[in-house]
Amino acid sequence: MAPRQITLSTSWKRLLQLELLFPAALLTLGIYHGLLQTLYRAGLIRSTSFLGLEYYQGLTLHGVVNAIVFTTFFSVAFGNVLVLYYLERSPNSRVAWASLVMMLIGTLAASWAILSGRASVLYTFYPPLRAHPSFYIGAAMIVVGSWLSFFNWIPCYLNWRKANPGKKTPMGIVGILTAFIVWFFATVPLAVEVLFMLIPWSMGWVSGINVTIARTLFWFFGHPLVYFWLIPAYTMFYVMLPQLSGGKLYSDRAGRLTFMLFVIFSAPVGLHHQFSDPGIGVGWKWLHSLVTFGVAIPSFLTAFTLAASMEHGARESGGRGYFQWWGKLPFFSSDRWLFGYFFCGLVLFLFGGITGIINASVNMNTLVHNTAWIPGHFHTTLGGPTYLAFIAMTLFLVAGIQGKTIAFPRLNVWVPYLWLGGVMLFSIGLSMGGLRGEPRRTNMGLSYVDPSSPLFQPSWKWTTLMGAGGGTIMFLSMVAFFTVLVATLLKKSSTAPGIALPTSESYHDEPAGLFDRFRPWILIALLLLAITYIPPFIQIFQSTSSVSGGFYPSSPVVIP
Ligand code: HAS
Repeated sequence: MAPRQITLSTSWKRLLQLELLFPAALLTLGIYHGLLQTLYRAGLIRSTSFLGLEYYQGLTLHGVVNAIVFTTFFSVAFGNVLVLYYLERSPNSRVAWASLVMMLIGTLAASWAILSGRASVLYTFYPPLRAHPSFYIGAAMIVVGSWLSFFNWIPCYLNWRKANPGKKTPMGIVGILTAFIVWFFATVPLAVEVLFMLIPWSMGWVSGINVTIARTLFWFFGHPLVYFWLIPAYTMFYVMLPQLSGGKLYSDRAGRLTFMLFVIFSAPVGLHHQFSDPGIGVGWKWLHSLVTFGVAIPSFLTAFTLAASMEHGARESGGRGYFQWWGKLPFFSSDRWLFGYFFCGLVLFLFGGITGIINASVNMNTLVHNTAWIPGHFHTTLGGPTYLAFIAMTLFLVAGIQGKTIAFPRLNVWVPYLWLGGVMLFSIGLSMGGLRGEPRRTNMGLSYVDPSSPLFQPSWKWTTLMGAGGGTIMFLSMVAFFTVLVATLLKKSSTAPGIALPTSESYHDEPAGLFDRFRPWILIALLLLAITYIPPFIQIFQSTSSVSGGFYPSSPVVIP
């Protein structure tokens, strides 16, 4: 049965297409610099950018565009779509436009700082690397802009609840509100760091900055950030994947429990990025490691629920046997092409999850921290379910809004599989290199992989070449994707414009009860945050007082 279709006002059509296509256009720059990083690190090219950017500028552009700008714009757009579609209510469009304008201005401010060489601080931008004030102000505007959209949805949600007493909140709404509750938990400490530390420091109003406090505030933000990236993808997987598989969501309650567990476990884990930081007691690091294993639980739950849902769909389509049912899934269906993107993202996340568990183990983390292993991890997590789901939904929504069918449908179904192959090769290469001590984020260039260099590390030669090979395949996959996207945009409209989201029913449609109310879970989250963060912050204030001036990894150095 074809999913229900909604039509949009002209204003919403314009807004959503800007929210989806502006970051997608920026993505081409971010992806290009990703390719160049891998070729440069393997010593295959000498320059790192046709824009004349040097290594750290290109790496900052790659991380900021791909990890922060694209994901935040997309999630705001996706949230607007879900509220319009499932709550059948329109958020205030003036607030929505104000949110977009603020995020656009913020992005342009940060981009100017990066492209002019005044913000080569990488996407994690923590000190003692220092940027021009415009970079931090830009980041703050992107965050505040996203808050505006989140707050804009809440009246629609409350109004819907009031009008539908006793009805379960649609899963898509539970998912996106979870994502933005986690985002709000994450961005409050970031706002404290940016507004009260980084901006005064970069303006020269204060001579130095306490690096440990700033880094701890950043990672208080930095790990829930990854669930802000993951949860919109999980929302698509719970709402759409079972229906695309030809079946039903195995358990409605498992989905709601997953989202509520993310509310409580996403944020109190940030010290797992700081296991080797001074000034923080090992007991608090161990506690954050423990809670990190807690945040893996909703993903284990998801792995089971989605595999069971796919099996149900395959058997509904005639699948039999212990394993033969896999053959009944729509891997290469050009009608249900979202399935391929979602499935490949999940396969990548199998590896991303395993490496994440290794990262979270304090002793194993000492082996992999700040090595190439870490980008190996996050290209199978951020570059896995998140990236594939977000680009697929961008194409799906823009085509629907414009009333167009997908161009080159046969090419489109191969995009995720090409990406899957490229990321696996890239990730295995970098992970193996990391285990051999290959560093991340260093301007390796020709030094480590060139036999004539005194720094030559023969064991990194083939691991960086694997990274370059995988990066090249990833790049080709994106050339194919953008070919499909642009060709689709250039096509004539041939269907009724609007949005029709594939929506799954539930096989076990259990009563939602506690799993349909955010308040108790938010209270537990706040309690957990107090326990896991107040004592370490007191410890840091007591044990670290030195401040640092600014450092600039770029050459030539452009003093902000
Ligand atoms: Fe992570 C560092 C631990 C998840 C992204 N992570 C990073 C960084 C990024 C990142 C960007 O504990 C680098 C930050 C920087 O620049 O320094 N991560 C974890 C853990 C999880 C995890 C425990 N990470 C993510 C997600 C990300 C992401 C999600 C982005 C979207 N990560 C760490 C740690 C560090 C770290 C430390 C710091 C390392 C250091 O020292 O710097 C967990 O959430 C993972 C749980 C996931 C699973 C997998 C479940 C599997 C599923 C798929 C099933 C497949 C199916 C279909 C059903 C347990 C759901 C196919 C089925 C078949 C059978 C074929």
